[in-house]
Amino acid sequence: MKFGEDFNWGTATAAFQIEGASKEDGRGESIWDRFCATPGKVANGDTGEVACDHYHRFAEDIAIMKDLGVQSYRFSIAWPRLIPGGIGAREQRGIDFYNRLIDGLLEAGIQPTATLYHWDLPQALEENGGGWANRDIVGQFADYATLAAESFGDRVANWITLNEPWCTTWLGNFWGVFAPGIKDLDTSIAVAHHTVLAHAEATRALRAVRPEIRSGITLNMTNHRVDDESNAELMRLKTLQDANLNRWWIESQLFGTYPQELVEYYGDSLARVVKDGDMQLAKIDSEFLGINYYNDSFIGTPTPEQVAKNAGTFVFDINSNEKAPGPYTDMGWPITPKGLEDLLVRVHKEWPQFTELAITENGVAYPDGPDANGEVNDVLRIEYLTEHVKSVGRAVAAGVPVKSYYYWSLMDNFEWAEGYSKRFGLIHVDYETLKRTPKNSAKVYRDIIATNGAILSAPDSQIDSAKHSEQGAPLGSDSSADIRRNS
Ligand code: IFM
Repeated sequence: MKFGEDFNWGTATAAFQIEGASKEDGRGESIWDRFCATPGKVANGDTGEVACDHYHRFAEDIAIMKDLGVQSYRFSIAWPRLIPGGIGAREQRGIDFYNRLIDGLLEAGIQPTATLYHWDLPQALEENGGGWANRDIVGQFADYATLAAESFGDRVANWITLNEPWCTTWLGNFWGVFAPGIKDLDTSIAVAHHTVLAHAEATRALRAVRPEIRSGITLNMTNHRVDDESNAELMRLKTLQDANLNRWWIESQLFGTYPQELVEYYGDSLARVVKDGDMQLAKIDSEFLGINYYNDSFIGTPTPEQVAKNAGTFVFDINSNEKAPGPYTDMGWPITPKGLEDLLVRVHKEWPQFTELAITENGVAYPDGPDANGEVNDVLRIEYLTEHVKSVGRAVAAGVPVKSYYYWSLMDNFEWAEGYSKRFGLIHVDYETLKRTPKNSAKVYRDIIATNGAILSAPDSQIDSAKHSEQGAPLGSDSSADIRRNS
């Protein structure tokens, strides 16, 4: 494994998932607070009120990252902490919190990477006009970006405008399984368009404050696989899925166009929201493209249940994970490390305009907790992590300009509609005591960082010894098999 000397190793989190303190220091309500308070929306009725209490324990979390040796930390800024009502009065106490966080990171030698929007829209914007479905959001988001750049741009060099706008669009506004819980195709199409414009306008706003700022968007991307490429219907669905997930936010920023297949499919619903001049506004260059990758997507013929769930519309939800080679993660997602290399190679080949790619998220949920000795022996996460980092390494070797890798997530946290039931962290969080315990995967990641990935080219025995915990308990393949059977 050869990563450049300037390769950047990091971990990632998001405000709503870790901060807690949801009613403190003037923070406004977000759409996720409201969604959590709506019965039946989030597993176990979990909320973000306490989360990992990072708002109060950020110094401890920085110290943990320093121990890990991470060079960079990707966090998100909560819009309702800076501007509680979404527009209008700013809240200095919220700004001060991020000042403390950023200063603490820099003192620890960790570069902050800030995401402006990781799904916690101020509830007031949703209520008074429809949030992302309302075109006004574009200017409102740009104003928020301006305030963020004015407040933190002197110390934060790397900015991500939007995290996974596909999720905001489709999970939040078409299936309604994420906040704000709307189920409407026309609303989703409007949201899809407004997020494109918001990314471009926020980029301009950041640059207007500080021309030296580096920014980009983070997209959840994947490879769509079909098991029978001679099946014309499956291939049609694959093309539409790819256009909807991978191409929509890329082609609009690079070329000022939307994929033709979707322009035709959405027809008048799209034409109604795209105003004259919009596609010129959408066109914007970036310093990097952020990619979140978890697994490949397997497309099968839609079942009657899927067709019904999609209200007879173009079938977006056609994943047939049972067609994927097992095993699966605790989220029920397949494990496809080679897919990360394939995706990176494809992105570089098709869109060489992105001269820098960043893996802004990659990680896995397994339920491991401390054993009798207090050790978290998360062998499957170690396997997932090492296989995916190797995949990035192969892409780098093939000439793809990947410059960063952020593991998702630094610590176990609020996994949206799944509440606290899914654990993605390198650090285990006990939600009763809020105690943080580094898992064995954290120790392996620390070794990967310390050797700039070289440890992954070592003979297996050396990698195995790196997987041993400091307490000396080796991570054996037997326990790995057990967890596989149980998951
Ligand atoms: O936890 C989320 C994160 O907020 C966005 N990307 C996917 C992660 C795992 O589901």
